[in-house]
Amino acid sequence: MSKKTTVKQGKKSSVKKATSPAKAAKKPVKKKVAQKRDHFGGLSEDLLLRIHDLMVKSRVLEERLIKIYKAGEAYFWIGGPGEEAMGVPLGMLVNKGQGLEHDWLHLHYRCTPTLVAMGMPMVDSIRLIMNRATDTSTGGRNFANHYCFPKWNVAPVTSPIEVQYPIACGTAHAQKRAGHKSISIVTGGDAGTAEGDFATALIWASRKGQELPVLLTVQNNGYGISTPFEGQHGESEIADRARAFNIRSRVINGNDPVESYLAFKEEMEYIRKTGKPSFVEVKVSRLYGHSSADGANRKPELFDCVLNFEKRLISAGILSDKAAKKIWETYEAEGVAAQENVRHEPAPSPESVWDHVYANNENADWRKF
Ligand SMILES: Cc1ncc(C[n+]2csc(CCOP(=O)(O)OP(=O)(O)O)c2C)c(N)n1
Repeated sequence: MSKKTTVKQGKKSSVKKATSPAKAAKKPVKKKVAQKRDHFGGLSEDLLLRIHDLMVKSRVLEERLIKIYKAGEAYFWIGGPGEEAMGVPLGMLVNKGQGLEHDWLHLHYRCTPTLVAMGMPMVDSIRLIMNRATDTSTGGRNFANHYCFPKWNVAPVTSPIEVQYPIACGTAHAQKRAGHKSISIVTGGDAGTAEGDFATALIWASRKGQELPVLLTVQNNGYGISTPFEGQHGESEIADRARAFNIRSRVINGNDPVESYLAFKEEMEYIRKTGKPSFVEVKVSRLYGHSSADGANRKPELFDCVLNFEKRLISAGILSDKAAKKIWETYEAEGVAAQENVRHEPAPSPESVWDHVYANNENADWRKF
């Protein structure tokens, strides 16, 4: 029931007298209550449309990965549908490139939206989940969404959770020492913050006089596999932990791409300017559950950031229904075509198991010992 129609019980004054038909006829038509205009935080229409386009691309890709898994063409799925509203803005704001003068990224396995926003083609993700030798991240030898892109300083996504946090402090330290304005960015899950690695990162990031240019983010989706957030945390917000280390901290609604874009922009500017860390706890939806291990089924009760943002853009007249439909269809066709091509690509050869184990493959093959 809306506020307007709520009748307060027991209040005589709320009982209105009947109006005579003559009076009612004269009564001016009640002006429609002006709808609150959505200003999208002052972001330009062009930028909003780019964010929407990338969010759709990432969602279509993730849903394709799930279909690939369910069709028996992959062994496992884990990924980031439900994190598009934070992941896409983050990727768009990265100073992308190789070397210490560019940002470093230490991402976790729900990072597809960030990489899509950085320019990763769909086929890269499909090659990885289908374990093809053509997969540039791992040569077809790792899980879905365990990316690695040296050309963009994207460190390998690790299966052990949260180890990426202290590693991010390492690249931030190197960036600071080299005197660049680049930063290190780390993402990870809420349950993983129970790991000692997370606490280690807070310590290394915040030592007085030696603070590090690192953006520490935690994507709080309320679960660690099947363990709910409640009951696991003494603190009210994970951000409170960073506050204890005097790290500038905030909590944002990661289901809103505008809020996420503005917050990340502000925090990244702060880190580049001061060389000090910032912590952002991002509230997100785990839209398809944890992974294929718990079914990878859509959770209809959860907030869908892509559909919601699309609806906002359409009601503001920034996007038409027709244009939106076309975007979904175009990316769907791209995903289907990529999967079809990847089907014909080879699996890794047995010998390649030794590649990249040690530098120059030295002493890599135990059979030669
Ligand atoms: C060190 C370590 N412990 C346990 C696991 C098993 N594991 C994989 S994902 C996961 C849950 C992580 O939850 P959270 O950090 O909240 O991230 P989410 O998956 O919800 O994004 C666990 C316990 C692991 N991969 N690594």
